[in-house]
Amino acid sequence: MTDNDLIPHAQTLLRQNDAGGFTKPSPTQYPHLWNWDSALIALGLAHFDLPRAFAEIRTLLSAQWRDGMVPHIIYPHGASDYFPPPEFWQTAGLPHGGDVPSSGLTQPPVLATILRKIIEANPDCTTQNATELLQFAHAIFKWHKWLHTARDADGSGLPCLIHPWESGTDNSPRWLHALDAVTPGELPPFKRKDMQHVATDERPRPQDYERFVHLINTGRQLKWEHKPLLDEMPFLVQDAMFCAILHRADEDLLWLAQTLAQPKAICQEVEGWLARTRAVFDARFWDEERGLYLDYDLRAGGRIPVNTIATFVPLLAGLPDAGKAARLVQEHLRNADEYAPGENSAFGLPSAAKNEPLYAPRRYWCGPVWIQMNWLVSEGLRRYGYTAEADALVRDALALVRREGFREYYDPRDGSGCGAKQFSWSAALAIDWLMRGNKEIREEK
Ligand code: 9WN
Repeated sequence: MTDNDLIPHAQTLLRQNDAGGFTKPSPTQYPHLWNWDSALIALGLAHFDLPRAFAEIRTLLSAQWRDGMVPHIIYPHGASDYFPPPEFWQTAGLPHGGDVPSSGLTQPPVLATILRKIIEANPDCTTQNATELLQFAHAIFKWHKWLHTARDADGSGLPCLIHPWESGTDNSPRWLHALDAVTPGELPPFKRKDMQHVATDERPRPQDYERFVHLINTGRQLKWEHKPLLDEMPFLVQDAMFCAILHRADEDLLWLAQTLAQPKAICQEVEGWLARTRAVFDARFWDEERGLYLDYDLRAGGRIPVNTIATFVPLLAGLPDAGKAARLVQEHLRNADEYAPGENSAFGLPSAAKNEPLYAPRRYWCGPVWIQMNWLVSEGLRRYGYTAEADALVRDALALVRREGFREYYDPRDGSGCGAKQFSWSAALAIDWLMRGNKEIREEK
C-alpha cells in the first residue's frame, strides 16, 4: 500500500468499525468501546470528520461513573461474544457507578491530550462547540480528580492500578511477577473467547488469564468501592507509564481549562496535581543504577525490576531531566540488545526489552510492536528534541501498516502482523501521522 492508498484505506476501516457513536477497536476481537482506544481513534477521525470525533468522545464520557471514573470497557449495545460480558462485572446499580453498562476498571487517561491536539488543529471549535467542550473538560477534571484521590493508596497523589487491564498493557512482563503472587481462589464459571479470532501463542498464558478473572471477581465482591479495593485487592501497583500519561494529561487539562476560561480554583487544583507528581515521580520510579523508570509494586513494597517500553513514556510528560532522558535514549533506546533494531529485530519499538527473560516477540505485550506505543514514545522523544529517533519510530510504524495492514501488533523480527485484524487505532494513528503532513517520515523502509 502506498501512502496515497493508506489514508482512504484507514478512513474506510474506521467507518466499517463504526458501531454508531463509537468505534470498535476491531470488528471481531473487540466489539465494544474501549477507553483509550476511543480517545486515540477520535484523533484520527478529527482529521476527516470532526463531528464524528466529538461523537466518539461524547459516547466515552457518557459512561462516566458518578464518582468520576471513566470505565475501561463500555457496552453501549449490551453483550456480544466478547468475554467478559457486561453482567460479569456486576457494576449495574452501584450507587457510585454509571448509567451505561461498563467494566469496573479504568484505562490510561489519554483523552485530555487528544482533545487538546484536536482543538489546536481546529481552533474554531472553541467557539462553535464551546458548550460541549466545557462538558468534556468538566468530565475529564472529575476523572483526573478521582485518579489522584480515590486511587491514591499512599498519600502521594500517584494513582494505583488494581488490575493489569487498567494499564492497557495487560500481560506485560512488568506485571507477571506481581500476578504470580496472586492466588486465584475459586473462580466463577467463565469461558475465554479471546482465542476465537487470534492464535493462542499470541494471547496471554492461561495462568495469567485466570488471575485476570480472579481480580475481577475480587473487585465485584468488594462492590467496586474505592477504600476496600485499595485495602484488599491482591494486585496493587503504581505504573510509571500510566502516571506519566496522567501527568501529561493534567498539563493538557490545565491548557484546556485556561483556554475555556475556567475559574481560577479549577486551574489551581490541576496545578496542585502537577506539582505533586513532579515532586514524587522520580523518587518512586527512577532506578539510578540501571537508568530506567520501573513500576512499583505496593503489595510487595518495591520496584518491579523489569525493563519494558513503559520506561520511555515519562518523556511524553516532560518528567525526566535532560540527563535522565539522555540515558533512556543512549543506554536503552539505541541499544540493540534491548530495543534498537539489530541482529534479532528489524522494527522498533519492542514492547519489552529483547534481553528480558519473559520477552516473546509474538505474544501479547511481551515483545511485539504496537502502533499506539510508537505514537506515544515518538511524541515524547520530540518533546526532548530526539527528532531522528522519533522519526524512526513513525517510519517503522508506517512501514508495518503499509506491508501488513492495520493489525493489533507486529513481530519486531520480521514485521509480520499479529493479533486482531482491522485494528482501529492503528488506522487512526496512521491517519494522524500522514495527515499532519510530516514529510520526512513518509519514506519507505
Ligand atoms: C482487555 C482493546 C483493548 C486495549 C488494551 C489491550 C486489549 C483487552 C483484552 O484490548 O485489552 O481490556 O481483552 O485483551 O491490551 O490496551 O485497549 O483494543
